[in-house]
Amino acid sequence: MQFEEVLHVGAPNIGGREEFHRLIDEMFDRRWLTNHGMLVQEFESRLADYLGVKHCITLCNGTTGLELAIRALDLSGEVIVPSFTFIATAHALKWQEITPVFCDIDRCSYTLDPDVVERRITAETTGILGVHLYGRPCEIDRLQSVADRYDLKLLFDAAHAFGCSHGGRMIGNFGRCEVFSFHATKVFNTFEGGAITTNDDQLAQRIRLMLNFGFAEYDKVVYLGTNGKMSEVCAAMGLVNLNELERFIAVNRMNYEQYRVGLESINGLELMPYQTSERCNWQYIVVEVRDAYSKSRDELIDVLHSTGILARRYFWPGCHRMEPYCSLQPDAGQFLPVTDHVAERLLVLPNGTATSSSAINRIIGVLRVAGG
Ligand code: T4K
Repeated sequence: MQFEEVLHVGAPNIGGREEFHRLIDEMFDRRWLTNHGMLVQEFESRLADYLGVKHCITLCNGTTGLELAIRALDLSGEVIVPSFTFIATAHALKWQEITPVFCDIDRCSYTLDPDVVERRITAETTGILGVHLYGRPCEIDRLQSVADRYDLKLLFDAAHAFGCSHGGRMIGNFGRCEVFSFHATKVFNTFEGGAITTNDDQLAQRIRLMLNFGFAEYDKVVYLGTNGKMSEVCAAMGLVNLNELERFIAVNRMNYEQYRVGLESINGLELMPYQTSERCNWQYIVVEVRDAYSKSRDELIDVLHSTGILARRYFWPGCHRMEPYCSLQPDAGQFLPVTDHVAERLLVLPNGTATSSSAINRIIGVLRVAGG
């Protein structure tokens, strides 16, 4: 079949190419390509200013960031985490022999339900890992009070939430630390990349050492470490994209509004709302396919794919239904009714600067015809 254009969820936002090339030329002249170079240092300082946070530590990707944060916080035993997230959140725990205890989510926010979190705490629990799914913050204050009451460490997977705020404060400032992803598919990308942010001086210092093999100085290693460093090329991409972040977000918001108006008249399709009183990156166009629609979510995905619209089922089927978790914890589903319900019904549509207004009209047209 011939398509006008294949439309992707996660097509990257790309900032000024000339500026990027200039930064790369200068980098070649300096002959300094990685290991906390000048561009990484400038990038970290600009990110910390933007987020209003004391420490911003850039990394090779978000998954390594989660692994480092978990290890630097000395988590062990069990950590409570949603199943309704990208598999990296659970893997980062399991990779370190920590059991992810999958906890159900709130029906509307799709983030950890603090009441259920409390019920899942055991003598083995050492932490809570919340996910600001689709950029909408967790119930941070209630999770913090559960963590305080049970003396647990709270951290956040903020992979989706760059540019978002909670109570007027930028995401990046909450819990013991927060972990961003700057993967190509995110609102703000450095090709591959990520960052850990924290206001805790000691934790920041520990993470900095750990991401560089544990080196405190030449020939002196003080921790078990890894290689989690961001390269200068990635930092250059981050710097040029940071210059255009507000434009990317404005385009996302405009696209969201076009989707909202178009979907209003289609019975059975519900667009996920954002809270307009907070800052928000508007990156995820999340649609719930309700019973009133004439097709199931999976039937609709098939139609969309057959017309070159590569909508995604993020995050079906939930981590608990993927390996190794489905073998290790075959009964996890009994604790996750809301997760199972929404995982069957949500789909994510294309957004970002690569998605034109006519593309959105085309998508809405297909959704309307498929539902009719
Ligand atoms: N926590 C959460 C909650 C996350 O969502 C993620 C990552 C992480 C942690 C881990 O962060 P990182 O370690 O990745 O920094 C993609 C991304 O690879 C992944 O970063 C992201 N979440 C996840 C939600 O999406 P896949 O397996 O769906 O990728 P893939 O290859 O199917 O690509 C997604 C779409 O993007 C496709 O439609 C094609 C399009 N695309 C992709 C790339 C790379 C482009 O158009 N251009 C591109 O350059 O995981």
